[in-house]
Amino acid sequence: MSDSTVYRASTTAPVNIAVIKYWGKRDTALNLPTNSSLSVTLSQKSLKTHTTASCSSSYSGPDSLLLNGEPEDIQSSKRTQACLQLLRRFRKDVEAKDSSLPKLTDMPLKLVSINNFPTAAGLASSAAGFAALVRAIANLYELPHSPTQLSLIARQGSGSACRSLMGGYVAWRAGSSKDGQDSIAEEIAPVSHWPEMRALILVVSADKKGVASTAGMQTTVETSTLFKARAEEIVPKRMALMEEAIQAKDFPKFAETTMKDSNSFHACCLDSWPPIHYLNDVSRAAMNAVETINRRAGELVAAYTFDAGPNAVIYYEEKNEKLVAGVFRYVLQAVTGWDGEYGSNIPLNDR
Ligand code: 2P0
Repeated sequence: MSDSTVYRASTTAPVNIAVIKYWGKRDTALNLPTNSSLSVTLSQKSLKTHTTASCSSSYSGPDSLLLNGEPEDIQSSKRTQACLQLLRRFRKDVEAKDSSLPKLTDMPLKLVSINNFPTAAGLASSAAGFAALVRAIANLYELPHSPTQLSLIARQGSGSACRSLMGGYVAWRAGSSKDGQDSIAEEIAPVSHWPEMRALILVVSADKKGVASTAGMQTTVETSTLFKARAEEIVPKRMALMEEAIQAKDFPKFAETTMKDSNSFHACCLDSWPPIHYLNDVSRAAMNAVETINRRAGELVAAYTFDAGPNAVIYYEEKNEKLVAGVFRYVLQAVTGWDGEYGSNIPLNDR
């Protein structure tokens, strides 16, 4: 008689927003970056992916993924296949050591994922998505791996996903090995270290981005004259500055480094050929609003950063909530007439 038990595990993963940006791969198959990056993990109350992984010998057909109720073609996704292969290989090692364990690796997987934010909004959905997928299957397979060990797997799904397996402040070390075994994420400080930190998200556009990150970053690597200096000289110095700023809870230093790195990343995009434009007029108005707030405060109390799209993320400390979030909406509406979605006072997340 065949066993029809359904084995199941669920988990959630948060969104992370980089303050030192990942942009460029030195190995496209393994998703190895040209430079290290550093991110802040946002609260799962606001933004998260929930994933359930199950397997059973009663399931028919190949592995499947339902994302927000729609089937995804994971058979032709090399990245998803790379993650599934690695997770199965590790489960096989576990099963080899204990013959009483069920042979889960022989069973088809069913994955069901739901984002509590618009998938297309350019809010790092692939990061939370692959982190949740890897963690859910690792839980299902009862793998003994630490978050840092799992980050090696999630990285192969989407680079930035390796930073969503931890909370607080997370560094993705680029590493230098050919096989990527040293290209891992590690938590440099938990959220409790700097609990006053807040994020404000301005959804300027919920459209899918014009140039996908994977293609855009390779265009930059191949054509930008600014990129080499960014990857080799600028980012290593900024990683050190950012880690110092976080350890010392030095907001002005954190803010200056965050804004400079976002600008450097977008300068490299514009310096690519053909040029890549992620920012629009509302994004630029948001940058001006932050500059106005900081000028009025007489110090840096707010920091903007933009990923591969026009949406702004503004970091600030709780004590400046009124100053930043209040003034922000007023200035932006007055300048652009903008009345889009706006999420403020988002705390950070601990895993
Ligand atoms: C980041 N971004 O550090 C940077 C800033 C976008 C701009 O990581 O090709 O979706 O899947 O490894 O992770 C977006 O890139 O790219 C990204 P892949 P990913 O957050």
